[in-house]
Amino acid sequence: MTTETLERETIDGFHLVIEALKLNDIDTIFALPGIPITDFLRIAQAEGMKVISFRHEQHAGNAAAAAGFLTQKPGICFTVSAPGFLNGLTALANATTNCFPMILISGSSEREIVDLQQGDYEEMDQLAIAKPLCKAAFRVLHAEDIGVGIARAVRSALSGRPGGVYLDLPAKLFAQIIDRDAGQKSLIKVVDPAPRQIPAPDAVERAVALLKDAKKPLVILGKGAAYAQCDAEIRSFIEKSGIPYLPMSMAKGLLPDNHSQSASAARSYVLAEADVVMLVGARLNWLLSHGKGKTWGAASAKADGGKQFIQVDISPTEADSNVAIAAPLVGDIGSCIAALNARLGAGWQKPPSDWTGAISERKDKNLTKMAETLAKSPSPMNFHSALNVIREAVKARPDAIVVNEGANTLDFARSIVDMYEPRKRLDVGTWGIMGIGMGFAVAAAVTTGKPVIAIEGDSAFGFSGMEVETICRYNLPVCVIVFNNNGIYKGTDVNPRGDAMAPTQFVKEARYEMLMQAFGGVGVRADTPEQLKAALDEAVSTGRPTLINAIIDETAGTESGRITSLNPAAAKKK
Ligand code: ADP
Ligand code: TZD
Ligand code: MG
Repeated sequence: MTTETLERETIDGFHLVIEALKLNDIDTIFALPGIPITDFLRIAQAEGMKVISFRHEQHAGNAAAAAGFLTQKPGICFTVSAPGFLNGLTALANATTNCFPMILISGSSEREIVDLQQGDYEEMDQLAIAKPLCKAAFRVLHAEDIGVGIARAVRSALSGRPGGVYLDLPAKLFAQIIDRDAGQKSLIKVVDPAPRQIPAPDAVERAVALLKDAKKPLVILGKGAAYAQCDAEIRSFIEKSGIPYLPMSMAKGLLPDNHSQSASAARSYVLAEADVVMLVGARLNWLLSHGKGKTWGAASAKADGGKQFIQVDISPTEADSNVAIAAPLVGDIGSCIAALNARLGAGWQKPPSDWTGAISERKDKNLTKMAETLAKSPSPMNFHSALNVIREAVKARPDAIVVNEGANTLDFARSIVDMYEPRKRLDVGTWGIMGIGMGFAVAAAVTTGKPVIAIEGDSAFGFSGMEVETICRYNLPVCVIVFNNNGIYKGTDVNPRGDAMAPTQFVKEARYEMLMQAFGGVGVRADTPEQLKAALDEAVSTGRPTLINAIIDETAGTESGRITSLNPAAAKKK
């Protein structure tokens, strides 16, 4: 047999993996090359896939996770073995925690050597380590099984509650050669990877009955509702029912934040006062004070607030995780909300006007107060005056995607920067994790082509800052705004011994803008709102990679932003 016929009649593991991914409509890979995946990435690119190469695997992994959230297709991250795999693992675990679909595919060393612990190059039992940190984990040993392996990974990532999947591909697999016909026949196109799950009619009735009797109903929309991409159905439910709603941070924009039924500006009032609360793709975890305590109108920190909850979620085990759920509505959000909409006939009574009126009153008061604060222009800038500029920029470009991390920089941006369209806000998510910034920004730019505005605390930015080179290399329309307050929370901490900087302090007068300039991007220092506005407008209109070093009053922040009370030391001081 000549080499040519051999090539025509056979196929190797590299090509089978690529074909299996393509067959499942996956066109982008976020990666960091090295043994044994370098050639894989070259071939994938030659075969027409978009390969985005990063400087650290955690950011490639975060990019895959964000792409999964934005597109409802599993984001794919490729890494090398042991250390590369471990670097990607944080992103995989975070994706799973956030219910984002992604697949981390890592090359691994020889099974025989790993299993006998004989010390191979980058030896590690990656499958065993990944298992407890993700939704599912698989290994493929034979080229014939690549199709099944990719299919299982895709289906596991997308079906039910979405999450992270690990796929272990030993180096030897890539080079295996099998008959081309048999290989192609072994590939699987996953049919209906996220099947609709229709809620049971009696569960729908139970929920409707509660809503009907409610005097002070409230809907809370979470990032599951944003992920579900049933925006029109959700908007119609909110508007037809007339129920006030609160968006969790990544559900902002599902309905525009200036919607008359948004209760965001009266958040503490509605949480304490509501009688029936319907959760849509939002868990009652720490972000919602576990559904009890003073936030929910209870007399003490751990007491039950006496609310009746309806929970719309695809996971049948989510209900009762923190407090009793009176009406669990298990199914996909699109189907559940459609079922509810079908029950809101012409006779539907909107919530009592003393409830909606009381909310409006508080909203108006708080919004007026906020407008007064935003109108001030102190020198140096504070979080408010800088964020006011971004607030206006996003209003003018509602299609732009906002990425946001930090402590004060996160908390203030979340409440000040209104969002107008669904899935335009990506942030630290369920864990409140730092380091998602540049990975999420790259994914947002690559998957949507829209301008990206990354609002970053100076500490938060440091976790992924080297990826500005990636942003420049691919010439992505990303504008990074570093809120430079010389440190974590503040720049004013004092080391009582005076022999070194305090643990939360950074180098003062740091020139973050030069990092972007180093790779050919635009770097600007902004000391005033006018300078910030000029640089941001320019970045958004040109689409050039830009970093704005926004100088923020180093005394303006508070310890841990809004979650000071979670610090054990702070609790002791009281
Ligand atoms: P947030 O942090 O915004 O409150 P969470 O991450 O806590 O949101 O909750 C998201 C919830 O959405 C999870 O419980 C998940 O099971 C659920 N979910 C995700 N996708 C869907 C879907 N398509 N249909 C129904 N529920 C979903
Ligand atoms: N490490 C990781 C991976 N995630 C974290 N959340 C933290 C550490 C702890 N942490 C926070 O929760 S916020 C934060 C850290 C280090 C940085 C806050 O500083 P910043 O923001 O400069 O980003 P502000 O505006 O100065 O508050
Ligand atoms: Mg800071």
